[in-house]
Amino acid sequence: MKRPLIVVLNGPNLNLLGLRQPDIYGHATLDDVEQVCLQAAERLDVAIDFRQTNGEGELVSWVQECRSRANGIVINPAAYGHTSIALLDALHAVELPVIEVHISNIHRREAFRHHSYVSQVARGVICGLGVRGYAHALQAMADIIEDEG
Ligand code: CA2
Repeated sequence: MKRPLIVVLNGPNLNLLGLRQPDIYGHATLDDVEQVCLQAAERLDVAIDFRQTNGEGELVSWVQECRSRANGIVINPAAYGHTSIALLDALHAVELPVIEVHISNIHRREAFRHHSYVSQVARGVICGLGVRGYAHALQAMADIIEDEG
């Protein structure tokens, strides 16, 4: 039987992970995050499509494309979570389960990071658990897909 597809989307500047600000984001690179996700996917028997973009429009287009091909979306919207109504609208329109991930605990940081538009559409939010948060999100999404067919 075909494995469910979970699309893992990453927003702006996450390509810099591991290269700067390790005090906030740790030492793992985006390639390491992809490996964490691939290992979790193998264990959970799901397929993943792991992507990163710095462009808001590209992120919106990728969300729209998920409608015809994916069973769920795990997204670290990065700063667009705090700013983008376009991303919120796309996530609403796609009508798929969404789980939001942040590597850092956004509630322990500057006030402008405390609000996320994406949280309004997310089934759940994982923040502050480092890159392991992605594996937890994939576990939760696999459970949702299994429970809801
Ligand atoms: O904690 C997270 O995962 C964030 O989504 C990361 C975003 C930030 O804007 C959010 O508030 C929380 C930043 C993406 C990574 O930015 C870097 C900048 C310099 C060096 C390394 C990463």
